[in-house]
Amino acid sequence: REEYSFAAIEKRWAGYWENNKTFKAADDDTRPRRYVLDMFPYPSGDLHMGHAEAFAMGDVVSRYWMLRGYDVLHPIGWDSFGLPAENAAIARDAHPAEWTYNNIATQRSSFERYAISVDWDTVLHTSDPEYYKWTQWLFLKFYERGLTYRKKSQVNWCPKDQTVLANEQVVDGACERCGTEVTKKALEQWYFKITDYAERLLEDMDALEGHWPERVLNMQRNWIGKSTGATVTFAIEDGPEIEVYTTRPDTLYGATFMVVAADADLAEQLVTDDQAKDLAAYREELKHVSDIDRQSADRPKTGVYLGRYGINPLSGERVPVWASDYVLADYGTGAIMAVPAHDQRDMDFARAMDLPVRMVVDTGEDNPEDTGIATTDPGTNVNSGNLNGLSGQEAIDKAIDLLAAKGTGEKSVNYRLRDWLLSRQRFWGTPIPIIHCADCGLVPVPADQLPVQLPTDLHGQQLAPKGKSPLEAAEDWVNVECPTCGGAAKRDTDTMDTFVDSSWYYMRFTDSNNDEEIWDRDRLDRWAPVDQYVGGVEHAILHLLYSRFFTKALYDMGLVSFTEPFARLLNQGQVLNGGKAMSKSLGNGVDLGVQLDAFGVDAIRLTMVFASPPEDDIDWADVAPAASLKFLARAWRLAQDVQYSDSAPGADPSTGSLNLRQTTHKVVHEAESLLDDQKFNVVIARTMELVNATRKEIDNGAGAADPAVREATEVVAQLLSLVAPYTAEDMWAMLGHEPSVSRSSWLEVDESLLVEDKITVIAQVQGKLRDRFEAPADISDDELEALARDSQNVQRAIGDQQIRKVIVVKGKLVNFVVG
Ligand code: ANZ
Ligand code: ZN
Repeated sequence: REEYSFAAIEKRWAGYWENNKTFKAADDDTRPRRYVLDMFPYPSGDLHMGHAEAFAMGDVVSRYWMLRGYDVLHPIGWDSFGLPAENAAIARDAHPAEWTYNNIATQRSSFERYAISVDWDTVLHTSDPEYYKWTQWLFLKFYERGLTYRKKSQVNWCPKDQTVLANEQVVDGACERCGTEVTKKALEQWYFKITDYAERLLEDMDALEGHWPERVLNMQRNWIGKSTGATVTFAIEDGPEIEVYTTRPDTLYGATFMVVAADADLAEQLVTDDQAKDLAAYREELKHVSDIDRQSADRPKTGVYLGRYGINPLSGERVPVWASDYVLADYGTGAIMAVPAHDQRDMDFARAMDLPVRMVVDTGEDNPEDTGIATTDPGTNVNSGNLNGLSGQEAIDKAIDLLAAKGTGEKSVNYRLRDWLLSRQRFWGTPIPIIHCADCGLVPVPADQLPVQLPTDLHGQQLAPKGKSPLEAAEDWVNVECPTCGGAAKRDTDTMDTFVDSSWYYMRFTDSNNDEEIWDRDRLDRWAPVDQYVGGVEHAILHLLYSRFFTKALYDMGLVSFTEPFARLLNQGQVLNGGKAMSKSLGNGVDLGVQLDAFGVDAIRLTMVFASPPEDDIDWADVAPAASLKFLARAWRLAQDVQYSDSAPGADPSTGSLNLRQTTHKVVHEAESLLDDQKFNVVIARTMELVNATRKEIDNGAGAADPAVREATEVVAQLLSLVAPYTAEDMWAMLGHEPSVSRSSWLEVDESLLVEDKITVIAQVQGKLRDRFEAPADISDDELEALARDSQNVQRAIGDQQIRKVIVVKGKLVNFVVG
């Protein structure tokens, strides 16, 4: 007999699934459909442990649904534009495409070995002109609708990568990619108007509740950052009036000064000649202060007086106007009424500048005028004219009413969400399909001239960051005829943020090879939206918010029929080593290839899935792939024993061991709900129990030829196919079946075999045994008491006496005290 050898088994099945297109979506309308998607990889090198985990989890879902008879779409592709390719090209004096497509080839063969159940006919790369043609087409659709526009503003600038960054790409004030501190630069850039969708992005999250991780929903809610309050207009003596945004109009009588953002134009408009020099000096100073510091609560407050007074619209009080960096230019109106008694930032500023503090809401806490600690809880209004005596929402509503009556304020809503800055001064991305003509202005590239392809002759140092787009150097490419007037014109030389590419790839996957249109609408509607999306929590706000925005915008354009891209989301945990994320600097990296060579694909995949619930982190220092390998061999030997017995496929299992059949059907029954609940690790534990029970039956019971042993072993092969495809396929063949196990039919659970665990319970009256009955083992105390009350014997014993007390001993006894 052959020994279990993962190497031999892998060799036996290598290439089988690709060659036979086992996982090709049928699109045949006879079966219900499911769409499973793993966030597509960036081709940064070979696959790593993180990919291995994420794809192992997605594969459990995909393979399970296939076994349950669904027509499954499980596509794969690469997010292949981006900076690392460009940096590699500069370092090697090559074209970024070279590095990119080499890495894709490496990753592809690793995916094949890793036996992910994907439909290889769906492959797409966002850097292929066949793909980015449609990214450009979509950009122009957004442009037509006014959802793409140009604006000059202070943008986040990474001095190392020499490119603009979206707000979402600035993490703690540093470039998300390289960690360099981000600075500001005034540039005219392209934006997507995602803010038009803020409210819908927020509202529609209610329907995702329970289907997306709560933490992701909360991160998106915070990012959108809806707040409600009022805009209030303050007249300025001898100057332009100022609107402020406040969430606390109830504190208006406590506004003892005003502050405008020092870097906003408003500050310059307001400042008096006397103060202008101070403001200019202050602004100069700010250029050297990072955004992190500006917003840090610990940093001492700084600012300059602008020489102006504003008039409080309710009290008529004159209040000085200041400029400071703690007020942000691009939030609300870029100006605030400062209420130091009830806002700590204002309090700190008031103390630093020696400005007055006035308590207007009595919260019962110590007076902030004395303590320097702002009180923010609700309380009762004092020192507040007509608002006195009111509290909380009542006071807010009344303040808004008073303002509205005077025409100096109204209710308003603000979002922290900013428009999505999509221009990048980099080469390896989708060119922006716009032509700049001196006479006609911005001219969209006509659809029949798409794609605007990247020049192929730029490479190496020509791509090095110079603070402007490298595409400017490709003069032949840049200089074109204006499509409208035929005059000399220039192409836009920026490329798109790669998050544009990934915002719509899930739609294209339903029709990857369509070269006539972006997708066949019917085909898209048959598959999309994605039923199960799998990927890391690091995409909680960027990619996932952008995809949601794209979907809604395309819905409004009539291009798709759904408004949310991903019905269900699973964030798999990270693979750590020694409790820490793997990193070069810690030297705790684990090489996937080395692991696969040592233990085989199946044992590594099994280890990943068995280690913990899919959303939890896995510490590779705590797992035992050798034990997984041992278990796989043990399972595989069951099939071998059946193969060498007289058992034949199709034998009637009902003639076999009842005991084992009960275990088998119970395991399948449980696996169904466990898989629906994504408790994949528990499914493995149940599979292990089934393997043990089957082994016992072979060695000490009915023997390997028993039809119940065959049934159990077939179920083991099916359950294992979710995580250990090579071993499972081999078992399936040993059991005398045609491949593939993934195309076999799921065992239909025989309900009569699902014996519940029962307990015997005693019913007493006055401590005397009156009845005995069976109940489910997990019965609650209340249900138990109800069953005891129903007993005729108990009722007879109680007669017309009063029940004084009922004592329930969990799972054991009920005693009625009467009299
Ligand atoms: C007066 C006030 C009194 C405020 C009070 C708060 C407490 P959220 O909830 O985040 O929307 N604010 C408004 N615009 C600002 C800007 N551009 N930069 C910095 N701060 C700004 O915060 C809204 C509150 O933040 C506003 O309400 C305003 O201060 C401040 F007891 O107005 B409040
Ligand atoms: Zn023109």
